[in-house]
Amino acid sequence: MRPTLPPIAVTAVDLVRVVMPLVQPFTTSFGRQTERTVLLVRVRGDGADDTEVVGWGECVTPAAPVYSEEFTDGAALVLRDHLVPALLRRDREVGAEEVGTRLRHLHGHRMARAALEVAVLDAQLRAVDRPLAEHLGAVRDRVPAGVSVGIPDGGTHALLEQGAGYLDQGYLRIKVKIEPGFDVTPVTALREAFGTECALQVDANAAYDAGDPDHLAALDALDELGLEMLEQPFGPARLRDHARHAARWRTPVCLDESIHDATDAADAIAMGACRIVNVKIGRVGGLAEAVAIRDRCRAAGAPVWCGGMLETGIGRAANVALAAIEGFDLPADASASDRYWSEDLTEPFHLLDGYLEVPTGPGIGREPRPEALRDAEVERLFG
Ligand code: SMG
Ligand code: MG
Repeated sequence: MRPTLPPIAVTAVDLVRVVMPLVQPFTTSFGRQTERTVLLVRVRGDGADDTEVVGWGECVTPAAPVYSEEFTDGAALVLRDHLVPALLRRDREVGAEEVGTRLRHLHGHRMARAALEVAVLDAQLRAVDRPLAEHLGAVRDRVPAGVSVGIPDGGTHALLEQGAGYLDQGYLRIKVKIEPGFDVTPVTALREAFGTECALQVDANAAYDAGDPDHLAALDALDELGLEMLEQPFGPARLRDHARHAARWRTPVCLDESIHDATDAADAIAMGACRIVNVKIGRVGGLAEAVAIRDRCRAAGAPVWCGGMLETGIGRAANVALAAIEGFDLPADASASDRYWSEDLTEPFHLLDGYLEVPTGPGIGREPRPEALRDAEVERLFG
């Protein structure tokens, strides 16, 4: 990442909430989502020559603390009462790197922090007319797209139908959400239906208990299916469980919920808890940490890839820029806008031969369409 961007003089920070219905329910081992309350951070400021710039960041928290401790109302509160005041208390001139240093005394709330960091960076980049991907050192102009398929209401049959539809559209790999009771049968059926050349992986979202022999038997059976990876079978803090079983399995373990920063990633790899790391800008507190994780993983020889949190075009734009940098070679959980929304908040992302194009406009290269924000609830945090 190039460090030399001029700061912006922040004049206002707003939280913008938009409720977005998903095109179909998304069910994981922790629950079923039919819509997302999207929390956007909007930063306004003056760039170097006093022109007004606006920057956007998407806070990827789910409505409830189901994926991690973070949830949308908590993120809004911590942004309003702690993060934004601490960022701007002494000096309203700010750059993205200050989001790390000025907030160092505050714990956790990484998704909220990340939204603030990206919004500030987006404004800074727009002020100098530079795209985020270029700033991050992107090495590709399109990124391979995977698709994450939730646990369907209609069971294995519905999963096969959905999988076939996504493969027809051109997605380069399929990730299936699993939980105890929905694992070996559906994933075996997919394998049989689509063959071994279909890149297939599974994500348990921490639903398995390493002390339960039935759970272990299911994971052992999945290990026979030649999957690309097995994502987060056990709880976020259960690194020793991951290490113990990863050593027996052929399928590489990928960690998601367990990895909060670059040190977590290096430690998890060193102890054999994973061989692959899912990098999400929100989960790790921002782009700077996401790049630091890439660096540590590269030094350890572990591949990384960009995960997703059902983002709108705002969050997706940042994800796609990250996925365009060196080291992010595996398909991202970054699907086209129509996989999530009948109408995205921004100009949509399209799937072209299995890839999403990296935005080339200044900053994240996407902004909300004014009509999409018409019914948004806006709360002023600063200014
Ligand atoms: O953005 O396409 C997407 C969803 C990717 O499966 C996905 N994310 O654990 O990796 C994960 C899940 C968490 C999302 S639930 C809020
Ligand atoms: Mg995951």
